[in-house]
Amino acid sequence: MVRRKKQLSTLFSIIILAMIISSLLGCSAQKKRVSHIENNGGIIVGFSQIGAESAWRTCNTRSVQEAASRRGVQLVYDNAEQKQENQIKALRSFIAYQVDVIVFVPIVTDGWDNVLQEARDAGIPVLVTDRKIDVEDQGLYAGFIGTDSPKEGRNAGLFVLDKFKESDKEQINIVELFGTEGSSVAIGRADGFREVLDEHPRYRIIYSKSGDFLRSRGYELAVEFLDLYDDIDVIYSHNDGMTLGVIEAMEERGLRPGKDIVFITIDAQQAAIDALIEGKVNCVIECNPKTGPEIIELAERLAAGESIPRLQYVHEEVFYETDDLSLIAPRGY
Ligand code: GYE
Repeated sequence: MVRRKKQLSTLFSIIILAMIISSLLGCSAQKKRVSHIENNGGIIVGFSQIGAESAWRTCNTRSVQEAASRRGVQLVYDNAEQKQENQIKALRSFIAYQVDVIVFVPIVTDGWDNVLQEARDAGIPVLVTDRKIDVEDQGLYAGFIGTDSPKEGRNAGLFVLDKFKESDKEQINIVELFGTEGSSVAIGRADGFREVLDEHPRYRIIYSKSGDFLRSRGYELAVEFLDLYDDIDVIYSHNDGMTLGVIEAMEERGLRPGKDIVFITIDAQQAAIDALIEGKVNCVIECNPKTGPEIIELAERLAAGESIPRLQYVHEEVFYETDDLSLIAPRGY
């Protein structure tokens, strides 16, 4: 009888040990994107950034981090490395740690409803920045601050119309380098551009592909379209990173960007302004990454239970080849 009891107690200990191990493994299997948060007394903001794919992005991240530091805001930063599933995991980590506010840059417009419902259930307000989201229930987030991408696209289209208004060429052939598929900014830049040009049938977009806002992909696409077409009049690039890749490929072929082919680019990082000054691009449309102070101010208002504007666009300019380019201040990125 005693032996039986000993067997049972050993079995019981093994079961308990197995349960402890499996629960520990289970925790690690659910490994959170955020390992710990030390609170320095300020509000805690969970910031989900999409990655570091461009100079614009790294400047945007730095702007938010510096603004948070100046205000004594505890910023919990996650770099999603261009993956939406990493952003969703990060948002869930922020919810688990019960941050005061969530700020996030949605890499694409769709797929956020469930995790934002979880944030609302947890009573955590959400500020969307830079790129927009499409959700069934607009109450899932408190507001948006960022760029007006359709306006950027319209400005690009208006520049093309002005540039060729004296030309008697029957058909103006346009190549478009599209940004990240499914992102609100690429969709907006494409829509705005077409809104202007669709009323003028001699302007034809003969090639449009996504370079994912990456310089390397811009180079690869340029190799492809320069081999495909020998009568390109305009290149419209959704960001400077891709533009720099195209310029490299064109110059390898002895082509003169900005002279043989009209070039329009968006962001206005220093390298693009330098290319404008050198005559390698003809129009640079600003997309302002330095939104950190406004973002942190809005986050503080949300943490204090205040309402914020639903939609807030940041100030942006357009730089033309005909401007006095010596007046352009250093861009800082
Ligand atoms: O134009 C590009 C970055 O979302 C506006 O993303 C941003 C875009 C920007 O990679 O350089």
